[in-house]
Amino acid sequence: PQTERTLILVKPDGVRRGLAGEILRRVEAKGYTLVAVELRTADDALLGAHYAEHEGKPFLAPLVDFMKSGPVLAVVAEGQRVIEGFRTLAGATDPTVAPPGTIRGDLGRDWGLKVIQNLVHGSDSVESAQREIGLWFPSL
Ligand code: DAT
Ligand code: MG
Repeated sequence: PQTERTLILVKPDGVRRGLAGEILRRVEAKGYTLVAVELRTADDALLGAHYAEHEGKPFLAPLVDFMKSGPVLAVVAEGQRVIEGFRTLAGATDPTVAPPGTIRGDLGRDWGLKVIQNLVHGSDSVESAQREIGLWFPSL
């Protein structure tokens, strides 16, 4: 299979809790290669584009507010089937029920916003990965 790239974000809750290193450690330990890593605070334009698929959903505004609440660690990782592989590492969207062994299952919980604070984002398809990498790392 072709080598793939995916966009990973350690969300503001993960950075604030000091879990960025632990999350990157898991990505590296799984065997994926880090291509780019950058700490930055996203604005409305970037987040609106990033979450375009969720336009019209009731959780979009609180999600964007949360994503702007502090720096995120944006990461591009590479490897065969890394898109599927990172989503497996991340676990289910809801950290309360994500299985132990996963990033969200081991390190996440409900802090009062249901599933919004779930530590990480990972692209869900080759097309979204290309689109999202273009948004966060236009030089790649
Ligand atoms: P994922 O991040 O697992 O790909 P998603 O793309 O469906 O999940 O949603 C993007 C983010 O939006 C998700 O990480 C957390 C938040 N979210 C999703 N569904 C939600 C809901 N029903 N209520 C509140 N936040 C939600
Ligand atoms: Mg998604």
